Amino acid sequence: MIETHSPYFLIIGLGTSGISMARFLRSRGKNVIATDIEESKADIAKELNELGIKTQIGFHDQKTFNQAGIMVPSPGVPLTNKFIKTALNKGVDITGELDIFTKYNDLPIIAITGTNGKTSVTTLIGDILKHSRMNPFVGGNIGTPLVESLMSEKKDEKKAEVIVAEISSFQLDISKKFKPDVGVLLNISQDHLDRYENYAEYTDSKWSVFKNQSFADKAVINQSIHGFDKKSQKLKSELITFSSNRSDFEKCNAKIGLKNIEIKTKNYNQKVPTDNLQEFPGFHNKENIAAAALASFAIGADINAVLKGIKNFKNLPHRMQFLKTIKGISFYNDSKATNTDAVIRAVQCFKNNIILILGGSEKGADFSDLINHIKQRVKTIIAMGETSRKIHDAFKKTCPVKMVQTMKDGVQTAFAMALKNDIVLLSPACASFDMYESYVHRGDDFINCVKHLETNNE
Ligand code: UMA
Repeated sequence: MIETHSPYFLIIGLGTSGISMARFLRSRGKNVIATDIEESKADIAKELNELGIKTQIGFHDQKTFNQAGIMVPSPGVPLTNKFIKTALNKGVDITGELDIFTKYNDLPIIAITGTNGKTSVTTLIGDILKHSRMNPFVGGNIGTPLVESLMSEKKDEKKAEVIVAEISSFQLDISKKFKPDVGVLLNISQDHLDRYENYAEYTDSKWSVFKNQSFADKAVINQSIHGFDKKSQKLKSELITFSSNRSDFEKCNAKIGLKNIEIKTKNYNQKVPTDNLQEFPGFHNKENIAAAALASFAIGADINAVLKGIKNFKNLPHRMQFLKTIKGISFYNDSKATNTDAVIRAVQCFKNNIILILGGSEKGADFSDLINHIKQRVKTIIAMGETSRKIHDAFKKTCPVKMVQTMKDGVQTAFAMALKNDIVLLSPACASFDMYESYVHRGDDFINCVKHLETNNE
């Protein structure tokens, strides 16, 4: 137990989020203790100690939790954690990064949530706002914690004028006060079912991005989300909708067609062309463009900036990233596809010539959602990781399934089976933590295995 007499913030988890939060609170003169279960955080703990932050590393101490003024768990730490639960039962308060950020932030916020596409849309909105000469801070779940925007600016840096924040359900779950000026809900499909009681609870978490909005705020929503009518009726904010579903076209603000998006809002009547955009494969990317355009208009961007942002957009690594073609076989890295809906979006980009690498850590996914799509487009599945047996059993009647131990085996097996013009697609439908530190680490391994294959086939 750390001896301290004044109330303290207890930061739980020293990953990206916890480190920034500890530094931020300390910079505002707060008494801060930080704890992480992993021994490997000893080095960062030393740096924090020098700032006057006390640390407990390699273990959690219940007394430190029970005596905290307020707990601040990192997004990845579930609220069912036994130390947190016991402290909550003893009356200790809890908050998260969104509410702490909300307390100190005075800039307008665009908050983007949804199951898939958040990072691309967040990045695209950031790009569009730069073309509009607004200076955005782009952060949140995308990787740079929001409180970083509140810490000392570099001398020559222009002050940010607007916050573009990717927001996860984990961040929303613990938030009571977060209130974006423009909230964006892209889509909802099954994910993180290891953390939620059921799908309805996950859905509620996503919709809660709008819960503190007032009449002056805007809610940009995909009208084809299941349950849209009922949920949207409860919102106070101005509703701005998009859809690629013809049956919604009469009512929605952005109709997504084959070649362009027709936008009609209170203030805008524009057509945004979407054909020949190589960086945006698949219909789901047209939805992403529509959402980004509507949110950017809502915060004051003009059509030229929207068009420039879309035209110059570069797809992010690990999201349907084309790698190379070796002997007529093309390799795509979609390591970020950590749920079944993302895989459906990926396979829809091709015809019927895919060898699909699936599998990773278990988070309660139901793979049966994929069966019809796999039947139409996938020749063979390569299954790896903790879920490989479950994948084998789920698809053995749909197409051949080969189980492999490593990414190298997976890539070599796929290449050996592939014919000219086939696609080898890593789109795992699972998180990566069984074998890797992150989806980036997994994607990098795939890229290296493909490079290796190329060297051996020159
Ligand atoms: N830890 C403990 N005790 C526990 C459990 C964990 O001390 O009981 C420690 C771990 O040892 C580790 C730290 O907590 O050191 C990890 O915390 P974290 O999982 O919250 O990871 P961060 O590095 O802080 O990253 C978080 C987000 N992670 C999650 O939501 C799981 C990052 O989103 C986000 O970019 C970052 O904050 C900055 O805001 C990643 C993510 O996977 C990309 N998000 C999910 C998704 O997109 O699907 C929601």
